Amino acid sequence: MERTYLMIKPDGVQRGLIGDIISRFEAKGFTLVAGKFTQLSRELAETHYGEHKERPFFGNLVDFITSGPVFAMVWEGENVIKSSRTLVGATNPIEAAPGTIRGDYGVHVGMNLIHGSDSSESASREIDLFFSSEELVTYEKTLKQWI
Ligand code: DAT
Ligand code: MG
Repeated sequence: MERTYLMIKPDGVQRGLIGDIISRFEAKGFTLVAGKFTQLSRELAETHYGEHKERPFFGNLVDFITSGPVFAMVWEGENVIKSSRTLVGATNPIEAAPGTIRGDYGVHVGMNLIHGSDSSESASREIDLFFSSEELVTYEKTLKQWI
């Protein structure tokens, strides 16, 4: 079954949206595999966002993502990588559709509430970066056949 890495950013934590955001993925039918409340070091943030290191916003991005605690998660389900990107919405919250997390809560391209892996390669890289294999909990939901 496919897995993805999702991370509620410091703005989502400060604004009290952890519960709402988790509810959306639960209601969609995805399964929580791992979760961790933590604050990123600059080193970890720079590795996580390594693909953007030449971009002009890289410094601000690392400042922001390390500015407070985040809620890091692994979720599992059919097509969860693509589907969770749809639930998250476009990178710039001004362009994100209503009903998406960024469309409902965000106004600023930097403070866009949540990170979601964009491909199976980045999902496995990011899951490995944030979680050990012992932290990933495998279990079956009895509701599975109805989703
Ligand atoms: P996404 O988070 O939708 O995958 P991304 O990988 O292109 O977007 O960029 C990572 C983060 O960097 C994004 O969530 C917010 C920030 N960012 C992207 N483009 C930006 C820009 N033009 N100005 C400021 N921050 C930006
Ligand atoms: Mg990205």
